[in-house]
Parts: sequence; structure tokens; C-alpha cells
Amino acid sequence: MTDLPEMHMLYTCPFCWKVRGLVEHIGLKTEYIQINPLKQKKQLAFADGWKKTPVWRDADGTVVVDSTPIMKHIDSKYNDGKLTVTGDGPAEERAAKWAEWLDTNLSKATIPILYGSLFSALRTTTRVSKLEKFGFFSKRLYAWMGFPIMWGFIARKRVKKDGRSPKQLWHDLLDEWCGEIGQAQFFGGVSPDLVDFIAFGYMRSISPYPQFSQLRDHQAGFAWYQRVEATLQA
Ligand SMILES: N[C@@H](CCC(=O)N[C@@H](CS)C(=O)NCC(=O)O)C(=O)O
Repeated sequence: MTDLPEMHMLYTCPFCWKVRGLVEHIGLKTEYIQINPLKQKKQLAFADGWKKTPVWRDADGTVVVDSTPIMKHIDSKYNDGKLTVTGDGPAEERAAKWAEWLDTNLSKATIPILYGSLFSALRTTTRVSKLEKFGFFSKRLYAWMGFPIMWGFIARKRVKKDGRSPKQLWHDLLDEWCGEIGQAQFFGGVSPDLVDFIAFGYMRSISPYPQFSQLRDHQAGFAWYQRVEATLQA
């Protein structure tokens, strides 16, 4: 353990991207510990039965799990809660409603766009096998085995059930999201708040892949994305 907070993560996990945007925005020095996806359970054993990424650990050993609660924890502990709307008025209700809307809808749009067609699934799994810290053999195994699993068993069913193309699904969701932001710069008004970073993280999780160009095509959505990106510290 170092004296920095740690984030145990997978590089391509959208929930980890949510936390990373926030960490970069407030400029918090953090040790990113990239785990091996095939040894996830073992490497996260310290999290008391929680087997998913991300897992956050403060320098004093406090462990926090689940991306949205992790974001709230980081904002409160390291940023005086400046990005979290508090109280029980309409502003807090709005933030809670949209955080849930994003965690329900945008989270489900990532798999279809990355794995929804044979070709995109093949490209994505090859890319994931390079970006994640697999072992020597499991990297090759994943590049071949991950693809039929993600495309054949998971993504194809979802795309069929939804009926829209993965790009259309994203554009519809971004329409709704931008509609809520309206004339403001951000969901949070003149500066982004925690809810902006939830949305930003899901969208940014597509950025390592060529499919991101399909999201860039959404003018208002991409303009908002760039505004949030401009608030990150190097
Ligand atoms: N609600 C959790 C979801 C996290 C999650 O599903 N992470 C995936 C990686 S992208 C995972 O670890 N899956 C392994 C599992 O479910 O056992 C969060 O927001 O942090």
C-alpha cells in the first residue's frame, strides 16, 4: 500500500471510467491498480465479497465499492462535497433521478455499440485483449473466446430486443440527456457536477474504440462531452 488512495480497476470497464473522470477533474493523485480480468475475484478479495470493479481504497484502508457511491465518497472526502447536490429540495431530487436514469440507461448502451455486430465485436475484443492486463496465454485466449461470448450470447440478444441500431440507441439517449441540460453548459449549470461525470464516464468508456465516431456524430452530445473534457486536469 502507498500513501495514495487506490483504485482497483479494469481499463475498459465503464464504471471505472466514471470514477476516473471525477478523479481527473479534481486533480486527486490516485494509484490506479489494473487488475487481471481473469483473476478478478482473487485480486479483489480484500473488498469483502464484492467482486466487481471499481473498488476504491483510501490510504487509511477504508474500502468503498460501487461506482456511484465511490464518486460521492471521493467528492465528500477530497473535494468538500462541492459536486454533490445536497438537501431534500427539487435540485437534489433532479440529481438523484438523473443519476439513476444514467446508471440504468447509458450503462446498458455500452455493450451494444461495442459488441452489437460481428465486426465491431471482433474489433472490440482484440482491443480489450491489448488494453487489459491479461497474462500471456489468457490475452490470446480472450481475443478468441471473448468475441463469441460477448457478441453471440450477450450483445446480439440485447440489440434484437431493443430493435434500434446501437448508434440510434445512443443518439436517442443523448437527445434525452441534452434535452434535460437545455440551454445550460452542463447538467450542473455553469460547471459540471457529479451527474455530469456519471454520463461523461459512460460516454468516455467508448473513446478507446473506433465506434466512438458514432457518438461524436451527435452534435449537442459531443459538444457537452468536450466541455466536460476541458475541465479535466492533466
Ligand atoms: N454497479 C457496479 C457495477 C460494476 C460492474 O459490473 N463491473 C464489471 C466490470 S465492467 C465487473 O466487475 N463485472 C464482474 C462481475 O460482475 O462479477 C458499479 O457501478 O460499480
